[in-house]
Order: sequence, then structure tokens, then C-alpha cells
Amino acid sequence: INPDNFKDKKKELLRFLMGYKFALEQLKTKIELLKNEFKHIHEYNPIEHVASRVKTPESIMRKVQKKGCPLTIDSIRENIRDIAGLRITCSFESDIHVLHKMLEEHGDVDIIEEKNYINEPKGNGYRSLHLIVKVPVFMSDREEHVFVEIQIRTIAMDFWASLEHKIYYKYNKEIPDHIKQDLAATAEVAHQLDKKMEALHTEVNLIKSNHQAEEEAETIE
Ligand code: 0O2
Repeated sequence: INPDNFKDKKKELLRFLMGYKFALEQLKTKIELLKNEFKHIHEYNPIEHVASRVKTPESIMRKVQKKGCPLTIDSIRENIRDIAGLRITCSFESDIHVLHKMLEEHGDVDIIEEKNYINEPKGNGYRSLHLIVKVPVFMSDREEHVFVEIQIRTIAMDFWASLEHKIYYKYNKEIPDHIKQDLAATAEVAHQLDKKMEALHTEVNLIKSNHQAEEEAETIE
């Protein structure tokens, strides 16, 4: 490879990835604003934490090879839609729906694809809501639109996915069936935990609003 050519290609790639970094910064600010507004109105915070990452060039190359798409910047921009990823962890499953709705109604966020692995979990037990959004990015000399993948999950879903990712997800070789079955069973345990926590949360909310109503009635008397 001609060293000058290599230097130019590297520069082009780094500039390309910079657009994704900017898109993530913008989205994180929007999510923070939504969170604060929601907290102000409902006195409740549906978001536990937000994490983001830009795929490494090696990981992008692996995906390009897997998908068999052309190795050009335009093709990568169009075909690899999770170069920038934002993961939002919520407390309860109902918070995921609240956040999803807030993003749908947000004029600035253009959701162009959804994969609902909560309504339809993957065979291995993976649960999460995936949204692909299109974000405008303003570079010094042009405006670009880049895709960002937003994954929204509960703490229990995140706990399972993080550990499953470590144990197995990217291991391409054959894994004994009993390990696959055990992982699927642990996903079900995490799901039951989510359901139980949601039920407790609903019950406590009901008790709180009954108390509030009683206190208000006493003040009027
Ligand atoms: P990493 O290392 O987390 O970035 P597509 O992107 O549409 O061509 P794909 O990759 O099947 O096809 O998309 P999908 O289903 O939306 O999944 C993308 C991401 O979701 C993955 O990114 C993981 O982060 C997560 N994910 C999906 N399935 C699983 C799973 O079974 N277990 C775990 N732990 N995570 C999962 P990457 O790039 O594969 O990995």
C-alpha cells in the first residue's frame, strides 16, 4: 500500500466515524432533556443509565464481511446501521414503553426501523427494544445523516444480555445444548423478575396516590 494513500484513507475513515460521535452526543443531550422534563412533570425518572459506543473499524469490517456489502464509505453508511449505538437502561418494562413513545413523538428524532425483541424475544431468550434512528449531523462543510441504533432495556434484560454476551454471543463455534438451554432458562428468570418488580411498582404507586388523595381530602375538610 502506498503510505500516502493509506494516510488519506485513515483520515477519511476517522472523519467518517467522527460524524457518529457527534450524532451520539446530540442524542445523549436529547435523552437527558427528555429525562429532566419527565422528572419535572411526573416526579419520576424512568432512566437508570445511558451508555454509548462507536463500533471499532475492526468490528465494522467484520460486519461488512458478514453482510457482503461493498467496502466503500457510502455503502458502509447505508448498510451498517449500528456503527453508533446508544443503550438506555430503564428501571421497569413500562418505562421502555414510555420512553419509546416519547421518542416517537419527538419531532427531531426520526425512527426508521424497529425490532421489538420484548414482544418477540430471540430464541436464546434475548429481550430488548431496538430502534434505528436517523440523525442529522452538521460538519464544518456539510450536513450528513447518520444512523444510530438505540437499544432500550430494563436492568434485568441488560444484566442477562451483558453476561450472555461475555459467555456466548460472539462465539461462533458449537456450544453444548445444555448451555443454550440454561441461558434461555436464565433469561426467563430475568423476565419473571421484571414482571414481579413491575407489579410491586404498580402496587406502591397505587398506595402512594391513595395516600395523596386522603391527605388532600383532609386538607379540604
Ligand atoms: P455489539 O458488540 O454489542 O455491538 P443488523 O444490524 O440488522 O444487520 P443484527 O446484528 O442481527 O443485524 O441486529 P440486531 O438483531 O438489531 O442486533 C444488534 C445488536 O443487538 C448486537 O450488536 C448486540 O448488541 C445486541 N444483540 C442482539 N442479539 C443479541 C443476543 O442474542 N445477545 C446479546 N447479548 N446481545 C444481542 P452487535 O454488533 O452484534 O454486538
